[in-house]
Amino acid sequence: MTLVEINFDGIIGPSHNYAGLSAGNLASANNAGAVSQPRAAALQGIEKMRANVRLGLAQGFFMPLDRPNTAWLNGLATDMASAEAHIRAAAFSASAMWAANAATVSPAPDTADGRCHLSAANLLTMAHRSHEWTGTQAQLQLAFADTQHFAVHGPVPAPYGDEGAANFMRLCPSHGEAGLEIFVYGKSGGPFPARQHIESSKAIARAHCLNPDRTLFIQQAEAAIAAGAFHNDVVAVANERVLFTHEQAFEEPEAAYAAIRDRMPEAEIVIVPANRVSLADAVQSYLFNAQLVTLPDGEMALILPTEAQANANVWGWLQEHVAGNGPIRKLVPVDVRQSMANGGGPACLRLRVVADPATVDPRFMADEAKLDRMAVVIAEHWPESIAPDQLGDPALVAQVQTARLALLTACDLSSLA
Ligand code: SUG
Repeated sequence: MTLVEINFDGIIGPSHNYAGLSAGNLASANNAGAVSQPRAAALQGIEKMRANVRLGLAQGFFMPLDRPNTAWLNGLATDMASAEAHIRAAAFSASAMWAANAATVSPAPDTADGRCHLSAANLLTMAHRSHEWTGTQAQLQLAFADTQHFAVHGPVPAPYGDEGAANFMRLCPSHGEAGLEIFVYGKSGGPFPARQHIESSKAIARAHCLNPDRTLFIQQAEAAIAAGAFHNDVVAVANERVLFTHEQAFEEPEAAYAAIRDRMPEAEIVIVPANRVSLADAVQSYLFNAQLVTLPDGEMALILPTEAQANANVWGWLQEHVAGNGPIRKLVPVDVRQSMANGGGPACLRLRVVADPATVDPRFMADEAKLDRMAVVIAEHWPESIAPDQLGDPALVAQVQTARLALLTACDLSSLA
């Protein structure tokens, strides 16, 4: 069995809009009230997947969830017509696109029972994200239904917040070998919420039957959260033996690096100093919200947002790194600006699962022909734009629902309807 890293991207849903729902996410707050372009957004996402397929990477996807979430509105004893504006926006959000928040994933080599474990994230800190897990779990159960190879868990119970793989990193000699699983949690008390609670991280480590000697819990820097790094993946990313991190990502960085090196001496920690790239630059450019991937030729590439290329401090540092002897050998800018305007970069849009692709339901796996078919459905059905005052419009609601059903049908996934 060949274990490879598969990136599952969340397809950007037809209700994508800018409602400013995420306190502590500066892009979401700054773009509140702007007119969104769901069709262009989803096509940007498709092109990102296509580029990764062309790089020779294994690519999967998840479907948009049913929005507005009428079951959630029913639970609040309301509906789209009469709900208050903030509830209506929360029910309508396309936030499930950020698949890094769908689940935490422990690949088979790390777990005591030799299966790949996935825990759906409860996302309970943000109202609009707190009702994603039902739809997400249904997809995980379908995509990873092979119980010989996968175990899908439900979310950690309230009140402990869990944001999935966005606050999780894995270091390993190669994807198919046992690794060091690193859970990064926040402590509340700052100006913005700390979304990942240590209680959730520990619960997931137990549920996934991880080896305590190869599991670490590291505190996210309070300064990073205050600067707008609402998830750790805004300031750090790992791939195989490389940790690529901002100097101010962790509350006690030296202790964190020492603990990592103690458990994994071959780890290579690439630290971007604050005097070259400030936390503000990191948050504005999403330098670290990149896909750090191993290409088929063995070299590492950083698939990063075009915003990183546009930031002189960031791009200058990266050019020096690539010209020197650093582990990142190639920079691949991608345009995901519609998602970026809500605080979601290339890494937010994907969930990494190390598995044998043959054990995944093939309906969730992408190739160029399938991406072409999805692009046709998106071009035909996704709204061109959504203005904030349109969210309650019954015609828009109907269009969004029809659009999703068309994509489910095209991908033979109507059972998710
Ligand atoms: O949870 N934005 C998302 C962005 C998630 C990014 N994911 C990772 N870093 N892995 C969030 O804050 C904005 C929605 C709005 O404002 O309408 C939003 O939910």
